[in-house]
Amino acid sequence: MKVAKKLVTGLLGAALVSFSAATLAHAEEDVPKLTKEEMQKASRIFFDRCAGCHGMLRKGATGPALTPEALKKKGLNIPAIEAFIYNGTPGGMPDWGKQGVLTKDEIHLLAKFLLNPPPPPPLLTWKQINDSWKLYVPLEKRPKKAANPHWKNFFGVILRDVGKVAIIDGTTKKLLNIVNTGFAVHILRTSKSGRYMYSIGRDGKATVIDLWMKKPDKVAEVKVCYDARSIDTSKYEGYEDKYAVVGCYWPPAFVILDGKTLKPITRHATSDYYYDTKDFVREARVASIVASHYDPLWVLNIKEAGQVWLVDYANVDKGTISIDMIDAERYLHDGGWDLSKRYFLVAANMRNKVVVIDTKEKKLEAIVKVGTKPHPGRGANIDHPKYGPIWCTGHIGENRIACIGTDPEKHPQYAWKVVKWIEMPGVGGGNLFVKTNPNSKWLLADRPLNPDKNLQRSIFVFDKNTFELVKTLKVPSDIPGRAVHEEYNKDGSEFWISVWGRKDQPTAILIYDDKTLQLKNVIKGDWVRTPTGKFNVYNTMKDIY
Ligand code: DHE
Repeated sequence: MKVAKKLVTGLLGAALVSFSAATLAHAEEDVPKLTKEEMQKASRIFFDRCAGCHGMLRKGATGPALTPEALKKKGLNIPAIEAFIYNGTPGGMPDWGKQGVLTKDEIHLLAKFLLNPPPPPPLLTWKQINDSWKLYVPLEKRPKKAANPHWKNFFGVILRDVGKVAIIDGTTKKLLNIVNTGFAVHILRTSKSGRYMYSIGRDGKATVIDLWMKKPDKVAEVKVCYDARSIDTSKYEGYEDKYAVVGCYWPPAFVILDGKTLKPITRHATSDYYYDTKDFVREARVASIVASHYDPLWVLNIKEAGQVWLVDYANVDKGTISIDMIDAERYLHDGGWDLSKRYFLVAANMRNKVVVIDTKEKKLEAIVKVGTKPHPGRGANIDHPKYGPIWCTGHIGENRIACIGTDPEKHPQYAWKVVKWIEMPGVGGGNLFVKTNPNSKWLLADRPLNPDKNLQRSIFVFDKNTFELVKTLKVPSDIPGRAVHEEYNKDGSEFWISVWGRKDQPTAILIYDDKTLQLKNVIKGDWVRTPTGKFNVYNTMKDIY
């Protein structure tokens, strides 16, 4: 397999040698003692709760570095570290103790663990990946046509902490199936045709669900990493439904799979050099991925390196992929297309910037200064009467939404500038997702990470043209949990909100009428546990947000 532009093979070995040397040197220092069992338990807690933001090697990304050296430099001892873990921070660190997610003993263990050098994380061999591949339903046994006429209005709903995905008919609101997908599924995406829905879990397991089956179910799965957050598919003409690509957090890599069977095809390391300092970063993880509709191209965001990779998959079958590597900003996280789908906008969340990539010219178009810790999800696209097409993002670190002009041709005076700051009521940020739909008059925003319980359970509805707050929707008082992630149905006539609670308590999915903003359905049941992201088939296949 040849990689044009830059060969990434060979970096892993070098990095591991320097990593082990650093670990050994540190091991001799005086650190809190942990038994083998305690070390394993603490590693597991760290992986489940902390590694996403701070990195497996604890060098920092969305969250600060947590190496023993970094903690000591800040003068943090065990009680101080415990206080951070228990209370969280206004910058967006969850209050794991207050929420009741971690016990005092677990927090104490974690604090001691953090003063020890990070244990070397395991690698995954190509053989292990291939051995994990399971094809449950071969192509010839799959339906020739869709069993359900509403299939494009199905919703996939992540039931995060129970490791499942619910498939719900968006037209009848009936639960069609609950599919076992693995630990803490993070996102769902669909193939270009929409027939296949893919999940990627925090355990690096990719699953493909065939929505044409009478009871939609998984038809294949494969574990391609130990930790992952992103997956997408080939959406360019002639390649529809042909490939899937997974972005791994650990080992840092991307893996290309057959789109219909998930048979592994190839993988490449993403360990690289920071775009600015040019120093090596072993843990350069793949954050968001989008698929171009206009080229055989995936946009991969290499978080720590601060680079956007444009991966051309046209010749994967011939053993070649070419990658354009664009220096951008740190640390790249989530993002989405502008209305024209030429420009990709992604949050560089620790530098409070949004990076704009022109996928047609394959270059960096702009870097826009926004607020503290932008977190767009995929963002929200509005065709505004004055500003033309704009793209909006909320922030974890403050209570404003920033809307950026995205049309340099017809509205050059607004392009790549924040044309509107929308202020949300109440103190502090905590917004994770904004959303709209071309057929809706509203821009929706959640606040699940805000420390205020009232704000956590609210969805703010703004007028898309005037940007005024029209209504604040509240989770009904008998349903425990926070309001998170908005998704529209196929025709944009209703939107769905998850109530994200604890694993031991069922919650609900709320469905609002888009015209009246009245709660029209509540999907409940013992199975509704820790719902997070929801993905309508039509909107996901067309990238409508
Ligand atoms: Fe996410 C998107 C990473 C915490 C729910 N999340 C993403 C993406 C990335 C990411 C890279 C973009 C994927 C893409 O578009 O290809 N998320 C991370 C983290 O590293 C982080 C901060 C910490 C972690 O340990 O995972 C994190 N995310 C969360 C949560 O706590 C949420 C609310 C619940 C959960 O599953 O853990 C959460 N993230 C989501 C959802 C999306 C997402 C629902 C997809 C949004 C969309 O509309 O596409």
